[in-house]
Amino acid sequence: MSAATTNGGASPATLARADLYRTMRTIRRFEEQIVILVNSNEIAGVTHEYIGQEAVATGVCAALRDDDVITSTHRGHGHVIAKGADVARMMAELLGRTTGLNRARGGSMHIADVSLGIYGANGIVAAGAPIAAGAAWAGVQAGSDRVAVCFFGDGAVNQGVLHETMNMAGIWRLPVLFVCENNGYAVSFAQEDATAGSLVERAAAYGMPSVAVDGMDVEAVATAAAEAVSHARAGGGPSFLECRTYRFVGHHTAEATMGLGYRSDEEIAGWRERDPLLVLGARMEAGEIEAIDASVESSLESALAFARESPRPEVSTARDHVYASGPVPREGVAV
Ligand SMILES: Cc1ncc(C[n+]2csc(CCOP(=O)(O)OP(=O)(O)O)c2C)c(N)n1
Ligand SMILES: [Mg+2]
Repeated sequence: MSAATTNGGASPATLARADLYRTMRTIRRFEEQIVILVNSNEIAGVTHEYIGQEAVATGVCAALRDDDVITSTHRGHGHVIAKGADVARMMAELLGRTTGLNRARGGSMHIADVSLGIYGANGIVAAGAPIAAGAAWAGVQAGSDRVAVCFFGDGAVNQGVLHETMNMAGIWRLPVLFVCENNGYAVSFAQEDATAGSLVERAAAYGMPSVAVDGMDVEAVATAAAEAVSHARAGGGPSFLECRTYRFVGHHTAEATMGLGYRSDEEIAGWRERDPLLVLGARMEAGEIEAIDASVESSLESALAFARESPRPEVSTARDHVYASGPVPREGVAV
């Protein structure tokens, strides 16, 4: 079973805390497992973990239907899980197996599942914005009331493409929800040293409803997202949501070896007291939490076993599944 909390557009009041907790716990434990697998070289390269920010993806995706679209970032595993992707096939993708969501061609930063409206993680900061606007426009053209959500970090807010997209979405009243995950840093660059003025006021200048919310409280995020999604579905156009959050871990798995030292232990400990799992857990029964934790552990164990048992692609197939209709040879260039 997937960990999806997409709920067909149910109001936050009807959302079960157990579902929200299960999704956040799945993301947390998935990411903790990925760190181990990267450090033991079972996963190649580095990955960017979502640990600490689980309430944002979970709360926003709880307001979405299966046919709604999301675009994600380099820190995308949490978004993909919250939108309902199969964690076993995600694990297989990261381990480079043929059973992976993208047959091992995508990996961590290009993971996608178009059938669930997951239009891809994206290694280029802010590049998901025009893709989300395009998906929203396509939905309008098709007569659908589907909505597109664009997740991006505080480091994306000074990229021109984001502003061009917000302007176009405003002019055309596109059903897009711009979700800025303000975790305080772009790699080691503090948000307040990088960005002039207020994020919420910037977005409001494009004529869209724009609010900041506690990004460590999944129910607060879900409530704000549900309002923005209904506004978009009803033809009201785009909205902007700044979720104030924090990553408990480094920018990526290799940061520990880089000695960047841009934030203090006290700062991290202070945010850990507002761990989104603890914030929601305090509103739940202990027995309920333990049962969910055990079931998440078991599904992740199965996911890892599935990935490990799956074959790696043959080198001779490296060019398969990369182009929609096979590589188009250019004159004079061997393929
Ligand atoms: C256009 C572009 N510029 C620079 C980079 C290098 N880079 C990768 S992640 C990152 C920081 C992004 O910060 P933020 O948007 O706040 O996301 P976070 O890592 O905090 O989740 C940068 C500068 C990139 N991938 N793309
Ligand atoms: Mg950031």
